[in-house]
Amino acid sequence: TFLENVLSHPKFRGGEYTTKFIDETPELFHMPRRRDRASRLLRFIGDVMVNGNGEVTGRIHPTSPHETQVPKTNGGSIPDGAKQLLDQKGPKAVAQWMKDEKRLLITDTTFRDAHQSLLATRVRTDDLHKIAPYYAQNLSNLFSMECWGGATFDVSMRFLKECPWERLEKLRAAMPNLLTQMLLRASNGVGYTNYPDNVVKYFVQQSADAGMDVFRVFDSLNWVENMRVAMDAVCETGKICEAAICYTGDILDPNRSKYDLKYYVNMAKELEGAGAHILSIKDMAGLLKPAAAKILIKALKNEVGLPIHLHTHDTSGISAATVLAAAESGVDAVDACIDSMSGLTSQPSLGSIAAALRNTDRDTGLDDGALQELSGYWEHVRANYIGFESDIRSGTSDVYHHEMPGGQYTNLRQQARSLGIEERWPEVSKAYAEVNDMFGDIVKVTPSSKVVGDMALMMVTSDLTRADVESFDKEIAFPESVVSFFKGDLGQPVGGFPQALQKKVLKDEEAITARPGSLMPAADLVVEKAEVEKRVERAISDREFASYLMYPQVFVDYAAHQKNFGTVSVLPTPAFFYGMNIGEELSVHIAQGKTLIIRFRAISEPDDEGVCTVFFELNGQPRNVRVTDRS
Ligand code: 3PY
Ligand code: ZN
Repeated sequence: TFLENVLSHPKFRGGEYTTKFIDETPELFHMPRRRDRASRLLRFIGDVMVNGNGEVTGRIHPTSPHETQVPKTNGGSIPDGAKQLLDQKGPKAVAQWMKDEKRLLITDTTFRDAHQSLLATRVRTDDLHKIAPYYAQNLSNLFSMECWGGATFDVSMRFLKECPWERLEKLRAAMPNLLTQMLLRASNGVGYTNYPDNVVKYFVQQSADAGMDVFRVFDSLNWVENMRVAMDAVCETGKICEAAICYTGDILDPNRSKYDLKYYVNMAKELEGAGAHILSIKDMAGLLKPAAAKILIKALKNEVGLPIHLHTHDTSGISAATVLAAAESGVDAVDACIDSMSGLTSQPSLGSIAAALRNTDRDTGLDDGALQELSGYWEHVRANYIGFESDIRSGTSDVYHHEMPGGQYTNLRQQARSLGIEERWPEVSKAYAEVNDMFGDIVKVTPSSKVVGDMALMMVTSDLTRADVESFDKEIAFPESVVSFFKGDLGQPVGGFPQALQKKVLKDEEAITARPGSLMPAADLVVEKAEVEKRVERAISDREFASYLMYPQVFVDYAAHQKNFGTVSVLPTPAFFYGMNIGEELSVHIAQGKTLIIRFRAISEPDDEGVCTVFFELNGQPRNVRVTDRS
């Protein structure tokens, strides 16, 4: 309506209007054809029925996609958990409780890293939100639920067409007793490049405000200097700052002395000094061998006063041994994920770790029956995402050679497939190791891992050898991410850059050695917000603005999709990806007390203009939508 247009206009909201506001603002009279939520959802389903969902085009489809049944909770009130401790006593009390606790504390990563590593981050909010109350009721003694950040932020908007903030808000509300946890790439936010300091701060504040409790903060080159802005911002919110050391190399190997035990202990002390509440060992590739875990955890327990939280990946197939060794050495918390989402490039199996420790002094105390029910739930959920599975069938010791992070492995393989070189994968993985060596043996994790991956793919597609890359006689157009890395845009790697190669990559350009954020002007948040509101032609919330600051174009595209098709996150996954069967009925909960009953009836042949009519029943009344056949 006109009134809505006035109230939502950026100038009106910003207080920048005069008595001539109505005369000077013709757009107030644009009253778009009102399309209610239901019609927009029907348009979306109709479009999937006629044209398919582009996200699964060319991928394997499940033979019978079906909605997943949620196991029943036993009702009753939700037990208190670690969240209550944080809210009542603050982050330091949580850290002290972790150290005092005899149990091995567990973070469940199923909602974030497990599907980032196994299913290209594609698990939708609906599948997470449905099962969240079961966790709250039955696994109230978990340390935390990792459910946000990392790649989920980008993927949810870009591919799933859902709002990452809506996901966090819903999960927060559904799990009032559990700590939520996220992965934050320090100055890289949840993106791939450094952001201005005030953007990083703004993002952290919005996240805390939306319900995030534990921020695992890491820098992709282990450069503590580049972590401080994000760490300080987290501490200011009163939430938990878990600072991470990215583990690379092998402390057992005397020939890999760059990242030795001393290196890790020193970095741990630096992070403790920088104000961390918890210290995380982030073994993103799964390189920490059991014997190394024993040494590392012991040393850290002796040298720093913080509780220690271990994160690893099962790419090698022996990560559970690492977790058990760490437990024996006194690690306070570990990451694991529900059995049916575990293993391979994901985390080790939560159920198996809990079983292995049952009746020992590190017993996790987690309910076995609940873990079994959850595994059943996730097995069904996973089946609907079959098209995003990778071809990896087994654990592999090759990971100790290439050192690819679990979250990157499947992605890079996918990229290799789209470049038509999947059968040359062994060359890619060998090139990856070679690039790492050429670049000075760097920490490889988002975004530095992308730099190495881009270069490796280029070497294989262009048939370049290491000698070609390093030779001064051979001209090479380096990938943009590689140039940017050597310029210092991601920060300074341990031990500096290999100088000859840096000179070749940069030619005459100067590299920076200062923290990138210290050279970037602050973003003008008022001006930028006005700009994006103009682009999407509506007022946006502060949280949506944070989405825009991280991913401007992705947010604008997502907003356009939403305008056209509504909030598609409420659709069940089978309908979202694969449409509906004739006669099938969906019950879609769109808001408090508002549920739509959608029945799919039929679809017409395209008419002369190539437009199909899709016939639905909405709450018992016939409703048709017209969809252009784009095939
Ligand atoms: C991410 O940054 O998304 C990661 O999972 C790094 O391991
Ligand atoms: Zn991980």
